[in-house]
Amino acid sequence: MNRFTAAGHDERVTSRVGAWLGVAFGLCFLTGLLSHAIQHPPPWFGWPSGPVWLYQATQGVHVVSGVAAVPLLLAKLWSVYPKLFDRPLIRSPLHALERGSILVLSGAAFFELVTGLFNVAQNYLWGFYFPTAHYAVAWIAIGSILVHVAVKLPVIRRAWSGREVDADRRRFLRTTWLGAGVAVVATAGATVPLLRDVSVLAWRSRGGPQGIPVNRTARAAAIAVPADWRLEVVTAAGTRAFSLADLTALPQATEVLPIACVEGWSASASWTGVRVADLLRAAGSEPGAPVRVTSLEREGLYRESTLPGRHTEDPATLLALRLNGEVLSPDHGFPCRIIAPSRPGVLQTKWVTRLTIEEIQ
Ligand SMILES: Nc1nc2c(c(=O)[nH]1)N[C@H]1C(S)=C(S)[C@@H](COP(=O)(O)O)O[C@H]1N2
Ligand SMILES: [Mo]
Repeated sequence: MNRFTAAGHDERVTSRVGAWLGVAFGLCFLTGLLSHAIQHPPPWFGWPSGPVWLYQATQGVHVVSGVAAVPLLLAKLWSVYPKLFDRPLIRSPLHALERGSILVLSGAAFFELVTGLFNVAQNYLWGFYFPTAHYAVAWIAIGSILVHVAVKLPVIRRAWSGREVDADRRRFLRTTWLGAGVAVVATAGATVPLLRDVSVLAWRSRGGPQGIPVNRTARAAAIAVPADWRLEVVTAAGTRAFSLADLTALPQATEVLPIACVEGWSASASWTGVRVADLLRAAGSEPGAPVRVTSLEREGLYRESTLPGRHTEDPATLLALRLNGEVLSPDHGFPCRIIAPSRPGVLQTKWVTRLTIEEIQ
């Protein structure tokens, strides 16, 4: 006999919540793969430089779908937890396999959601490197979801056909959707300006000098700009050095571009500086080849980045000297930083000191 009679403990409820959880995890997985590929591009991979908000949108979906998955996962676990009390614990080898796969699935799902949330809060409580672990476990999670769906197909079929969901269960489902909706609104403000004021989890999208949040301050990065600072541009023809005065004397361009941090917040601003394509030409090189960007930072993980060829060609890609009409503040990358369209924030390198053309045909 079933001792658990609450409305949630019902396979029709489990499978409906499960379907939405599948959608949330699916979106989260795909957008996560994209973000990973942009940061570690395999040779066959190319990411467009426009529209300028493209990465902002895909990473927004990543964070929002991950947050929506939290109440969905809790509702699903609530819905099935009485099965933990089923006896005998293990009925057959196949049954053992099924139980085991659920254990792996729940563990991986929890790991992804919890580490993701802590990352959004910029709270690193663990010793491992977040992106590597989060990426590896994502494959375990998605693999075990596929196994789980395959194993449960008969139950899922049965749950979706047949009896109507009654009022009590509909109420449970409504509460679950409401929970997911609240979670979405609470985070979406980190990216959607209209929602900023109602989003309690969007604290990172405001504040900071010049109206833009700061991810790593100049002090944290131990930046000291030397008095004789020059920007070096290394091409096949040799190295050209530009002083700040040289850079300001070049034609200036202004673009409105977002910083879209992988952690989910994003903020648009007006950036002014030299188009990277123009700068490369001024240094005697045609844009279109990848360019390695090196900062004054000695140690940080993000001290260097590589601009792909299509970004060096795109006129919206700037070596920015000004932000919202003012000279860049030290925290935003003074004397100059890269700001390129449709790129993860982590690749918008600050405190730039050298550009190196990587492949010269
Ligand atoms: N040299 C350097 N550039 C960097 C970083 C860094 O740690 N070092 N952090 C990056 C990250 S993760 C983000 S989101 C953006 C944030 O830019 P902001 O601080 O001007 O908002 O800068 C990027 N540029
Ligand atoms: Mo970031």
